[in-house]
Amino acid sequence: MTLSQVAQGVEVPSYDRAGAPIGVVHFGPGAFHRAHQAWYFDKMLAAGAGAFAVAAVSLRSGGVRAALAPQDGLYVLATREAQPSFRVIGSIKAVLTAPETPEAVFAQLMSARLVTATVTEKGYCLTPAGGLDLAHPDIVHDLTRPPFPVSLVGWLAQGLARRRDAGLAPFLTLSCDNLPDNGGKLGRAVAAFARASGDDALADWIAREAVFPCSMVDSITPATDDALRDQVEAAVGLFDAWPVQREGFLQWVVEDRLGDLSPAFAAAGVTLTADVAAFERAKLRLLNGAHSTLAYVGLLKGHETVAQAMADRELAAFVETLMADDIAPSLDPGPDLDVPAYIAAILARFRNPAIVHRLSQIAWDGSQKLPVRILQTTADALAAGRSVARLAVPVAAWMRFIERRASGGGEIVDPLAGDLARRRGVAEFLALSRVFPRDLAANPVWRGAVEAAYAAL
Ligand code: CS2
Repeated sequence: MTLSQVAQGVEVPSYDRAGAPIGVVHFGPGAFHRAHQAWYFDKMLAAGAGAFAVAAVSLRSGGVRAALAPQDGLYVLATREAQPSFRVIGSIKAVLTAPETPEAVFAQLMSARLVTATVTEKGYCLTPAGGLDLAHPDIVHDLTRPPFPVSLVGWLAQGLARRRDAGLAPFLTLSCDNLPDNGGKLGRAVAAFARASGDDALADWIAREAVFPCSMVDSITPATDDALRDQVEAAVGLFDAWPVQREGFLQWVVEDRLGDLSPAFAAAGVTLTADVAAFERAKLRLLNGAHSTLAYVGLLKGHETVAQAMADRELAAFVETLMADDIAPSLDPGPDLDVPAYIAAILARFRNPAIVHRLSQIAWDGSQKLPVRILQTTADALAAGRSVARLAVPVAAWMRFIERRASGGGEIVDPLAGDLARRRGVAEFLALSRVFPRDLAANPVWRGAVEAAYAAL
């Protein structure tokens, strides 16, 4: 991509890209990272002092490198609002595929100030209780001390081990996935990995010295399709092999443990706070919980996109009631969050007519998403004696969705796909201990609610 050939009106990096030092290693440079954190790093670089460019590392597939390396890491971000806008993002300066050049990844980890990650819920290899799953095939593999790891946790543990052996301080690690207490979980998982590998001293050093702040990320990012490629080419005047798109809204709330990186983050509009938990919980339970509900119920009703599902008045009204009456009471928002206004803003974002956000994209990985989006809210509601009738609907709809896919021979995108495809009926699904905590699965009130919702769908 030649920046001088970009059409007028398209924003391009205004800073000295060649001179920008790489200081961030990012694992998982999918569309979400490139539409969200990479935009913030681009802003930081434009704001000046104390900012770093990114080395983006794909853990498995070479697709991102194949698309972006010939473009020198540059790509277009399309912002989807009534007035669309296009911006060339310059913050990614190196694109690596870990299995192809593992030593180059280690070299970046040796000099990194910050490591960030978007590897989705399943990329953390956690048990339903939130600890490292030592039986996970990727963790089992990485504990055999292979030449290079395959899991995020394995990469972080080996990278930190090399830093310790070289007498360096740990890098800072910032999780950017939709999990409650994402930094806490990742930090404990990496230390647990080190202990399981037999290196207690490393585990203690990580627990003592390494910092894993929590963060809440938010921006609706539909997957890239050919329509986007064509629109970008028409608007920008250049072909981009892998542009990305998102809504205009974006938010990054980070636990304020960034040390001397804080000013650059603040300058780019990141919210730094002592306690991310209230933000995380509200976003995961309200936005992502509503998203998953729209996805499973919406797909059963024949809708394809979030905006279509929101145009279904019955479904939109159901989701609104679910958010206000069933999810909101489980939040502890504090003075910084006006919950009714937050719900209204989320529903307006879902209605954005400029976005084509496929329900099938949201429906992926339900076994990983439902526990943090719906089941924890459900457990709180049961404990407080509130009704769980509506909260059972997305769970029952997920079961129906899986059954329908399995019997129609459609693909199920989920780490538990093989197992899920064989399940039929509520009882068989509820027996999935990797999804449903035992006490919840055994709760007669909730079982009854799921049975009733399943029968009604
Ligand atoms: C969505 C999220 O795909 C999904 O499961 O719920 O990606 C959602 O769009 C983002 O979390 C919004 O910040």
